[in-house]
Amino acid sequence: MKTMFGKKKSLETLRLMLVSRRFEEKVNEMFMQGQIHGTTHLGIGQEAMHGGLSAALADDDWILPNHRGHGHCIAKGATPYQIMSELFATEDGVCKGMGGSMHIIDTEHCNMGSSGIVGSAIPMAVGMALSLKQQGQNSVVVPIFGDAASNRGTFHEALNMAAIWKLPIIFVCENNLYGMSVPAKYAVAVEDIADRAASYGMESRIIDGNDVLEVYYTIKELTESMRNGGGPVLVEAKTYRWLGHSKSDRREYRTKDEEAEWKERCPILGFKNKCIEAGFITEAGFEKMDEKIEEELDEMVELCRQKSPISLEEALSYVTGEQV
Ligand SMILES: Cc1ncc(C[n+]2csc(CCOP(=O)(O)OP(=O)(O)O)c2C)c(N)n1
Ligand SMILES: [Mg+2]
Repeated sequence: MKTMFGKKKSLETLRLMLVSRRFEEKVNEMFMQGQIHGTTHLGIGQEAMHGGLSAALADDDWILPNHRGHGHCIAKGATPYQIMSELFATEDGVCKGMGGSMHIIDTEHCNMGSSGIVGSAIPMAVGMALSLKQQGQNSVVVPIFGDAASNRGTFHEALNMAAIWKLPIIFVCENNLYGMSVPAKYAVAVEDIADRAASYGMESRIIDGNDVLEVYYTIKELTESMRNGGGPVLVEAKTYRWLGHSKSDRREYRTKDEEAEWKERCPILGFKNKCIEAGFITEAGFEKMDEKIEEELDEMVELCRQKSPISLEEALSYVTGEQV
C-alpha cells in the first residue's frame, strides 16, 4: 500500500513539506517582530497533509482549507511570495492583500478558500460538488477542517446531503487533537471522528496524518473511485500542531511530554529518512535544499517589506467600484 514514490516525486514532495515548514516559521518570526498584523494559525507539524493531498489531487480538483491553511494554499499552487504578500497586505498578495491569513482564496488553482468561521467551508463543498456533478465534470472537492469543526451542525448536514446525492467529496478532517485549548477527547463524543460517517451511510478511513505516503495513497485511491462514480468518504487524519492555536497561546492545556512525543513523529524527518534510505538524497543534500529554501524565503520577505500595504481607499474601491 505505501510504496515509496519515485525519485522526482519524492524530492518534490519533500521540498514542498520543507517549504511549508520554513514558510510558517518565517510567518511566526514576522508576527513576533510586529511586521505583520492581525493573527495567524500555523500548520507546523501538519506538513504531511499538505504534501500528500497536493501530490494526490489533480489540478482541477478543488480544496477548501480552514484557518490553518497556508501550507495547503502553497501546495495547491499559490507561490509562497503570493501568500506572504497577502499577510503583508500588499497588492501582490493572492487576494491583493485584502484577505490576510485567514481569508485566502485562489480560484486560479482551484482553491475556494478559507474563512474565520469554523466549519463554514464544509457545506460550501456540497454546493460545489453538486454543481460540478451537474455540469458533468470529473473534479473532486476536498473540504479540509479540524476536529472541532466536526462538532458543528454544518458538518453533519453536509455529510448527510453529500451522502444522499452521492457527491464526489473527500471530507478531510485534520484531527490535531485540540480545538483551541479544548481536547477532542473531551469535546468529541466518539473516540474516532471517522465513526461519525456511519450515521450518514458513508465510508470512512482513519489515517496517520503525519505519514505523507499514507495521505497520498488514501486520497489518490479515493479520487479514482469518485471519478468512477463512487460516493463521498470521510477521512480522519490523526496529526498534531506543534505550536499554539494562534498567536497568544501558552499551551497550558497540554504537556511538554505530549509535544515531545509528537515531535518525534515529525512528518518531514520521517519522509526525509525514507528518501535517504531510497538513495534519493543525502543528509548533506537535504541541508543544501533547506539552506536554499531559507535563502529564497529571506529574499521574499525582503521584497514584501519594500512594498507598501494597500491603502484604505484602494480596499474600499473594491466595495464602492470607485477608482482610486
Ligand atoms: C463558528 C465558530 N465558532 C467558534 C470559533 C472560534 N474558533 C476559532 S478556531 C477554533 C477551533 C478550531 O479547531 P479545529 O476545528 O480543531 O481546527 P484547528 O484550529 O485545530 O486546526 C474555534 C473554536 C469560530 N471561529 N467560528
Ligand atoms: Mg483541531
